[in-house]
Amino acid sequence: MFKEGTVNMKADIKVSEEIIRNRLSQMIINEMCKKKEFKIPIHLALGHESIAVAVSAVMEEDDRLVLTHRNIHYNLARNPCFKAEIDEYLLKSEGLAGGRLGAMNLANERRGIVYTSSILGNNLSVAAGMALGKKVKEEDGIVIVVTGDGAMEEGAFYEGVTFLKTCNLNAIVIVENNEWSLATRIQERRCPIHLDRFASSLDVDYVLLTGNDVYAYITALKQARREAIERNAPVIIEVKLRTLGDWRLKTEEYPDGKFINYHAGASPSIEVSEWPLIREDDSDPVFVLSRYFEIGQLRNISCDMLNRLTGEIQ
Ligand SMILES: Cc1ncc(C[n+]2csc(CCOP(=O)(O)OP(=O)(O)O)c2C)c(N)n1
Ligand SMILES: [Mg+2]
Repeated sequence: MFKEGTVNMKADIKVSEEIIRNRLSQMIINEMCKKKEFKIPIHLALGHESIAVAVSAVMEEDDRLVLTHRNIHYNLARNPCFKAEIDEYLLKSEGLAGGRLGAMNLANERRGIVYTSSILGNNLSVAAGMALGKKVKEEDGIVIVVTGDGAMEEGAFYEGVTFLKTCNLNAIVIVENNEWSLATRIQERRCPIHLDRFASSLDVDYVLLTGNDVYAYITALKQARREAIERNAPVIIEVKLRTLGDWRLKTEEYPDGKFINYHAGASPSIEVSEWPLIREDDSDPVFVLSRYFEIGQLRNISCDMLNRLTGEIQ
């Protein structure tokens, strides 16, 4: 249950509003997925909102963000126009990228998202090249690249980080570790990879983020960004999180329901509502906001936001 009375008044309410906007936007899109309104697969990132909102909050004008197939949370955080995102998923010419990129490759250059790839690991190579280009051209800013615990199994991940370190390039490499790659858990598919030890073997800084506290994530990212630029070196940030939206499939073999991890498409277990809480624990970034603001205030923000978002796409 929520604990009232632990409210931190120094926190910027706009950051909490962004978490709620990100969550509600995804919930609305999930309802559209249920109705099969999109022809393309969409990978929701419910439970991933804190890292995306934090990255967007620390990005400076010249920073460049490079994304992967699960990118909706970053695209929503960087793009204030919900309708343009929906139109892109509907492949309309009014969409964010003229209906040409869809979901898995959605970039938004005007807002710093310069490249997004559905080919796992590929964005590491591109990000390394961009970081080198920035150095050669003596440009300001940093390259931030996001990948998953599955994509980091690709060779390009190791080559990319090694290249960044070897060439003294500043970059932030974020690994969103939800422990799943499609329908397999880490323990089922491979030996453990200790990212902290990999980082230290290259003398690269490593930061572990857990708990989905967006305000703590902003502080950690600001520091990582500063250190990467000062040292001309990459920093690896591993974010432990849970992709919300899993459900249970009842069959004769599994009368109590077989656990289905959310990967893409509609999540039947999630429903849009004025208060978009999914879980009452730290795996839910919306739950964590209650450490900073009264629930009543957050509920009011959410109610207004849902009206605003549904109005925008009417
Ligand atoms: C090179 C390559 N191999 C396989 C795939 C198929 N594929 C798409 S998503 C995915 C799982 C990715 O897992 P992870 O990187 O952990 O991201 P998550 O979906 O868990 O956020 C796989 C194997 C692909 N897109 N690209
Ligand atoms: Mg994963």
